[in-house]
Amino acid sequence: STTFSEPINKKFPKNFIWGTATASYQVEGGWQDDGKGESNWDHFTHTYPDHIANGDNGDIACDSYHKYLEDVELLKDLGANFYRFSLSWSRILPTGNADEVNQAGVDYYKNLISALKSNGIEPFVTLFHWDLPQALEDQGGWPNTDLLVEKFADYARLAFSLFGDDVKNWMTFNEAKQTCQLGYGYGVFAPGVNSDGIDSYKCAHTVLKSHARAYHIYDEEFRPTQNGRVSMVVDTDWFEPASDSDQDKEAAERKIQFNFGWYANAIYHPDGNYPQVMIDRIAERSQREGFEQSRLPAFTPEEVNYIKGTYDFFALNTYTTTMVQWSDDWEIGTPGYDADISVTTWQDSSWNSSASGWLKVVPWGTRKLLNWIDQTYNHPEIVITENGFSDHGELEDGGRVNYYLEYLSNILQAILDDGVNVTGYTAWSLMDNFEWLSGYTEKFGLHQVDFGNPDRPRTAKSSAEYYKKVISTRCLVDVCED
Ligand code: GBH
Repeated sequence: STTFSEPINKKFPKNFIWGTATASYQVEGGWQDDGKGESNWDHFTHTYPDHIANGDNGDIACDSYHKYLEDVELLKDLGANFYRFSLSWSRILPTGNADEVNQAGVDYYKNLISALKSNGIEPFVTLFHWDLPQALEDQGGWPNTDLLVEKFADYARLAFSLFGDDVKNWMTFNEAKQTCQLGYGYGVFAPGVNSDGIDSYKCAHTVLKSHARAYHIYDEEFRPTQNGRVSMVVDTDWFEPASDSDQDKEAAERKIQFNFGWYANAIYHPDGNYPQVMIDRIAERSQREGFEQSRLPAFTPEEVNYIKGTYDFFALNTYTTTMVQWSDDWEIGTPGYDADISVTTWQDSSWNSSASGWLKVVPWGTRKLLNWIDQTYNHPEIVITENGFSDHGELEDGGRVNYYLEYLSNILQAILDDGVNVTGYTAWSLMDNFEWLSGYTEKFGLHQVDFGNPDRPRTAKSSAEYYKKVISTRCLVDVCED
């Protein structure tokens, strides 16, 4: 299973769509320009510079707040069909409340959207890619379920009404697991709260309810006139069992249910709700730990039905693969997400590496993941909303070209040979940007950005040339069959 196949000389389907992605905090800069409010990532990077490589932050980043027209030029040159970007909630609503709108922030996104549209590029808009207005963080953030569901609903309604005539593809949340588990569980991401297996579960509960509210608001108030699509981006590695033993297979399935099903099941699975393995294990461990109730909040049957099916396509981010081996249940002691799962994981030392410790090049894993999703969630339409490779920013980025070639080859096999309904692909990222805790030390861009130059000039890398060719020919190699 550790072999990958040669790139195939077949073409991607004619209606397959191609894009690139970024996120507000990672590219915009202008962190307090023209009335923008402070976000939790502004607050976190300014309060704990020692938590970020080189003490860096997104204050300026790629300066896309001022240079968005250049970004649109890059997309146009690639021939991209769409651009996936996120809105900074605190740029539009500085306090997080929908009754105080910052018009300059609205104008920025209106201008970006209109520049995209006039160049034939569809905007794919994410409402929340991790930067929460700090004013809402100060009131407890995502674990404060009642407050955040209401605030997110108001924000989503405003975004649909402001931009929905032009935006036909919405994603409510990007990889909420990073916000919930890294932000409120391990405490390594903003806001830096350590409440592993307690607040991290509450956060996810809020996110799922908030997503469903936004979806229903769209359905009832906007879909009849705007006729777009709404979804939620869920991310996962592929989890490969360490052996053919039933125990290792069960462990790998449990791991993907905790990692992916935690967010995907309630929305995308025909039965809805959290995966049963999470419900059962967390209830049992909570009881043995002396909690009166499960640390995993419960949905009522009405809530299960309300959340179930709130998607118009399956939005998937995936980058890599992890091996999973069965282990004895971890001792009862400190409550936590990893203890709730109780498996052993690693990445194989033979896999090619990137500049990011977690990102190994395992193209066959993505094909297996696509097949698993196809089977588990009843053959949904899948749009890959992120996939990409990190290096140190060189223009001759052969490692990235190879990554795209091999991953896309496996995705194409999933489509043509396995019958998985993948309809679009998004390269992370349009350009080098602020890579969270890694600052500017790991580069994912198709375009290089010179962060030492105040003008932040962008330069196409070899991978941009390759991606451009793939988009125009629908072919991964020199010549494809017709
Ligand atoms: C995505 O996360 C994000 O959506 C995007 O913003 C980001 O820039 C991009 O991918 C590249 O990372 O430091 O070992 O604890 C991908 C999933 C989850 C991978 C958090 C890195 C931290 C691993 N990421 N994870 S570690």
